[in-house]
Amino acid sequence: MSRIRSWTGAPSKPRFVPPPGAVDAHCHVFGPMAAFPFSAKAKYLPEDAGPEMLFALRDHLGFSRNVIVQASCHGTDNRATLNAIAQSGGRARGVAVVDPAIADAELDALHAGGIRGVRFNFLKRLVDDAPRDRFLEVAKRVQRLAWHVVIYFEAELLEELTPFMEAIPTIIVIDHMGRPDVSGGPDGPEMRAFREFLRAHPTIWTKVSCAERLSAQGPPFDDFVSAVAPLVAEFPDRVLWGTDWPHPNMQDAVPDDGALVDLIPRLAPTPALQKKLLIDNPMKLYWAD
Ligand code: 0GY
Repeated sequence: MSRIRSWTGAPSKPRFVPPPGAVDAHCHVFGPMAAFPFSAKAKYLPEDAGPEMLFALRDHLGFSRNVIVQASCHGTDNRATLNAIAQSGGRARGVAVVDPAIADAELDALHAGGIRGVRFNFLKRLVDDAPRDRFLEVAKRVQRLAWHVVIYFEAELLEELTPFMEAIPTIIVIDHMGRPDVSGGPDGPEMRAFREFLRAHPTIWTKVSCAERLSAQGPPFDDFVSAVAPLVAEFPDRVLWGTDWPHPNMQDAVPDDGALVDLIPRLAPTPALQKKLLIDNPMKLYWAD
């Protein structure tokens, strides 16, 4: 497998200036591989994208903090994520991926290292298996740490996964809205189903992110904005936003992170909505202490 570079080295400076304290609530680090090798089960092999690069991007885009989500290429070895958090001077926290057999003491160590959630990934192109029963046990076990669960799945699984999600006792954050088809606007069937799902499940939150993968039109992502802005308006207290840098495994049309940031005022048009999306909501989940 050859190593993939999935990000642009020269993102534009966004016109939108995030409010002081803004959190990029979905991003990753890759390696560096010499210190933190990738998983033998990784489905893609990225070039190194370590903490210095992430924090330089954070500053360039005008953010204050990062939530670093363990990427599938590192499997259940969270050391690269923990290393980045440790280097952040308190400005990053994280979401881990764990082996369901993990000991309580190891969960405690992850918590001490800045982890505040655990991620369950259902994308077959990224992971070999997703054992629901065992994930449920993990969700119950992380309750004592006041963690939440992050779930990544594609829209076709929404209905099937609903009973599983209803059994999870913690807050759930769904990555990228469960990857709906945004081409039909806010009332396309998958966007409508997802909004109805959020209406029925008040402890489920979502990330209104990933325009670069979900948009059929590409920049300036009008289809994404038109489909997603009503969701931010309806659930302003349950939405997060993130760059998704370094855009795992994207090879065609690597996005300009500055242009992604410029989507924020189109998704959340008022300063009050921007404050919830970028500060209040992520701070509740990641910096409650
Ligand atoms: C994302 C999206 C993807 C990958 C991962 O852990 C990962 O490898 O999350 C994807 O390929 O859609 O959120 O970064």
